[in-house]
Amino acid sequence: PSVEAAELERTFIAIKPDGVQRGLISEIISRFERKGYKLVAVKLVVPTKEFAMQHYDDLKGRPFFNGLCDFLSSGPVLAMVWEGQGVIKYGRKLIGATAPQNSEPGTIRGDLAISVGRNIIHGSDGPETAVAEIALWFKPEELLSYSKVTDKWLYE
Ligand code: RTP
Repeated sequence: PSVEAAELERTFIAIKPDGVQRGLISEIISRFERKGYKLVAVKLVVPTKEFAMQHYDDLKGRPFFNGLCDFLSSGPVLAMVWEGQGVIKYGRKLIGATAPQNSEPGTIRGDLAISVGRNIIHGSDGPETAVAEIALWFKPEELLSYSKVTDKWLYE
């Protein structure tokens, strides 16, 4: 795809309160940035419990839902939108399996986390989820479109 087409794909990535408290913001941003993805929106927010419940709406009814929403709303979360060719699927690969015990070394969770309830990062699991989560967390005017000189070195 052209650089323009590649730029169309966006995903929602959030560093959860454990990742922020453990000082992993720069480490995690660095992995997405060095891969070649482009940061198009970012903010540090403390979500309300109601907001967390909206974010994890598809998990309501699961035994861990309440604790998960309490946790997500317990402190600052770094909400981000990353852009680039294949970023939704490959972003999940960079993140690693949900349970860090199953995440491969080299992935964010594999390298930096131990337990499923404290797995430091969230990433949209597909194109529809990405659109919905970006719309939930960001206003349209908070999303930037810009070119970088490196774009032409990242895509054919
Ligand atoms: P995420 O949405 O955060 O990227 O995680 P995911 O798709 O890999 O996993 P999902 O099944 O959507 O679960 C969302 C988050 O819930 C927590 N969880 N806890 N205690 C448990 O058994 C359990 N299972 C899931 C995890 O923090 C997971 O990321």
